[in-house]
Amino acid sequence: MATAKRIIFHVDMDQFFAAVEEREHPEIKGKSVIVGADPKEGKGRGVVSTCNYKARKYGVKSGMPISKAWKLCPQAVFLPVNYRLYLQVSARIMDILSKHADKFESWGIDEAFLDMSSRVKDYEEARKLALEIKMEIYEKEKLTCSIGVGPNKLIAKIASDFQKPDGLTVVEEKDVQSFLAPLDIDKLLWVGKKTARKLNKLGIKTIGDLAHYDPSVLVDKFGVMGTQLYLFAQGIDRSEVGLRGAVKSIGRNVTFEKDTSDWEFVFQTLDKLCEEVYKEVKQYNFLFKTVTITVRYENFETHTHSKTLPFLTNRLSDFEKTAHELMQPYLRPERKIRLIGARVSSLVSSEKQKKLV
Ligand code: TTP
Ligand code: MG
Repeated sequence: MATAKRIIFHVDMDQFFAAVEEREHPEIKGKSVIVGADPKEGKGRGVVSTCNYKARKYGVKSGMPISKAWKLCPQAVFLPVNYRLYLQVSARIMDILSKHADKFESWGIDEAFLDMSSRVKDYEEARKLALEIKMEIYEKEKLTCSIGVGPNKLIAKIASDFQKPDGLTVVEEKDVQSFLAPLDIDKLLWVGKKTARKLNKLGIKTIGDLAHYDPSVLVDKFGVMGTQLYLFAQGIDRSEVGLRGAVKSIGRNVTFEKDTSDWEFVFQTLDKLCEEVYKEVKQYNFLFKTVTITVRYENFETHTHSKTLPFLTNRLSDFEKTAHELMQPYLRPERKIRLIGARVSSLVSSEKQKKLV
């Protein structure tokens, strides 16, 4: 099977949180929309979750401090994150997508891989089916997505990002090299900023440059990852589309109004976060096994720490107790905390006993 030709789709919703908000509030259509923390007239302390394409024209981006977004685009409509709503929409979209594929893998809240090898006989059929899927999602959810089609997950994912929004990019096996070659190195999956900088220093700017580089030098500089980078630059990715469910983990972060070393307040806030996350866990009838906390200090140094319990549970007390235990070592008198987060993963549906991670 490993050598059989495959046709893989990667589907990514366009401006997902912002698009759902525009759908729910037609009166904001045509305006710049920024979803994230409260900007508090430029004094807000959280970050931008996402924004629509109109706001992106002003330089607003996911992960940017909300205060900066306010400066760049004060006329935008700023909306809080309604995570529960986006999860519901996501679950319905994943349901549509998974019905079209033999193998399906959700990848975050608004992306999925579909192995379509047994559903279409060639790329022409693949293109038709991709258009049908786009139409079905639009008809049912009034949301647009971008789809990438290729011989493996790597190419499909890069292709879905190629013509956003509402795009469809089909890259046949014979065109893989010419498709990849001119793209900037940071378009290659899993090449972060640091790796991109290191590659740039070696004179490697595009994926084509990397594909023609001496692989032994890459291994010298990057270890095993050097081989992986070299293979990816050739467009080679043999990883299978996994059989995963729609939700991998459920979590929340909160940025404090003021950096704090009031530990009682930190624990109270942690309990509130756990309760919020727990509501969702109950709503979806999940059991969980892994608890993760995040701590960001005032200097933005960020730590995450996880513990996997020896049993599956759906009890709030297990969640809170584990979260407290994980948080304890990070409470140091000399270090003020800016943000904390709590998350559960290794989810199993208690209704169907279906493993999701
Ligand atoms: P993305 O697919 O990265 O972004 P997007 O769907 O908003 O825009 P695009 O059209 O470019 O795909 O992420 C999906 C959702 O995940 C996004 O709507 C909000 C959320 N998100 C965050 O909360 N924080 C982040 O830093 C990022 C990147 C995304
Ligand atoms: Mg998206």
